[in-house]
Amino acid sequence: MPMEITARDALIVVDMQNDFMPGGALAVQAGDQIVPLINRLLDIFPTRVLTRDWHPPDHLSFAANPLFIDQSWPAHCVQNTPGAEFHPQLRQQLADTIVSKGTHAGQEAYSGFQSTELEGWLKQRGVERVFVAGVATDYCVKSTALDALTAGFDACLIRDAVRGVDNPPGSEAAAVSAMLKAGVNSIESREILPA
Ligand code: VGL
Ligand code: ZN
Repeated sequence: MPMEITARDALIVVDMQNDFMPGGALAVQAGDQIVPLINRLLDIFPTRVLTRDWHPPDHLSFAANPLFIDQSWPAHCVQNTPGAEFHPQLRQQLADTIVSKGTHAGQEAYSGFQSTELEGWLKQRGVERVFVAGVATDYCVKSTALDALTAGFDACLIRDAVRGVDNPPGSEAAAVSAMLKAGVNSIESREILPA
């Protein structure tokens, strides 16, 4: 069903950073393929947020021999390194704000709402519904969408504009199910139309 975007809608683009793209330190398969979809969406929404994983070099999730399934990871998205920069084709200049998360060495933060100003920032602007795109479906996208619900927003997953780590295999599908079950809506990007 086509859906018109209104003044009370915001787009949250999750972690479209080089380290999560093919060839990056914590690559998400085909993560770069959603850049054009997201660029179109950045043109449509009145309010646009980019989140970024923004870790100190000694972040607790980093491991020399990461297992992934226990949520230990190769070092990634270290503050002020090329891997932490947004994908070069992402139209980041269209963002109204950039939200950094995971900035404390001793704390993991998958959600853009965790220990950030995002909830208040959105509410101040009258946002009632958020649309979520980006990576990774099974970690930061999922946590961000679920936290949006907890914060009292309606939340919509843009199904073709997300990609997952899918490690362990099946975790991406499980994440989508968990989001839907919690009350997140699902939509395809082509259904999203300017007001
Ligand atoms: C993410 C694993 C570790 C994500 C961030 O952006 O989904 N995943 N840090
Ligand atoms: Zn991280």
